[in-house]
Amino acid sequence: MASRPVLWTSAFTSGLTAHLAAAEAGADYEIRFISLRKGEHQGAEFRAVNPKAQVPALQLGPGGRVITEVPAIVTYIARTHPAAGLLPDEPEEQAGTLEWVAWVHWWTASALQPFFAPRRFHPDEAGVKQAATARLREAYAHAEASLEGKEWIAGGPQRTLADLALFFLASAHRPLGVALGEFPRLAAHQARVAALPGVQAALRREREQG
Ligand SMILES: N[C@@H](CCC(=O)N[C@@H](CS)C(=O)NCC(=O)O)C(=O)O
Repeated sequence: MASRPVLWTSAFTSGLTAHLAAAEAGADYEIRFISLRKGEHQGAEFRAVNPKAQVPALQLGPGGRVITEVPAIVTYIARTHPAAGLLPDEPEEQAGTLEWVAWVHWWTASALQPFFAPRRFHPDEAGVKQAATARLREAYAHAEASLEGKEWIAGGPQRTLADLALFFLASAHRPLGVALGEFPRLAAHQARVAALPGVQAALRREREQG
């Protein structure tokens, strides 16, 4: 039997969006967690998969292609599991969905990365973290305004990749010390996504990693 694709990730990192997408798609993947804290992403085994030494990475088969970068991974998952409806086929709707995925990717790099690895940006660790938190509030304010009159962020009738990506970004409110209650539509969206069956299963597995 051919081996299953392997999604390499680390609990509650930007790999979460990929894990949620795989779970909502019902993808038959092995989810392999590694520990960033223990430096496992720097080890030879993972570097052979992704020389960039970052999670997530989707390994399609032994010696096969490895897809990296969250937007590419989740697009691949959605395209290979069309029945899950994670990415609309209609070009405008598809662009509108990917726009949110790209937006979250950008905020991950410009707010979350500086918060969690401040010294990569500047020796003034406290200053970098403060700026990152302020930036994240800007992102949340934009999402809050965009959610007016909408259940799902891309505006369609059902959840898409855009909602899973936004869920990841909004889940950073705790470590960054932002009260989600300040953004009531975003908080309601977060609860809506958390109630999806695939998301619930994936979150349970992430929590089990400790
Ligand atoms: N652009 C990459 C960023 C992924 C990323 O930043 N991964 C972090 C975890 S959130 C990581 O592996 N960090 C380890 C490191 O950079 O040393 C993507 O979207 O996949």
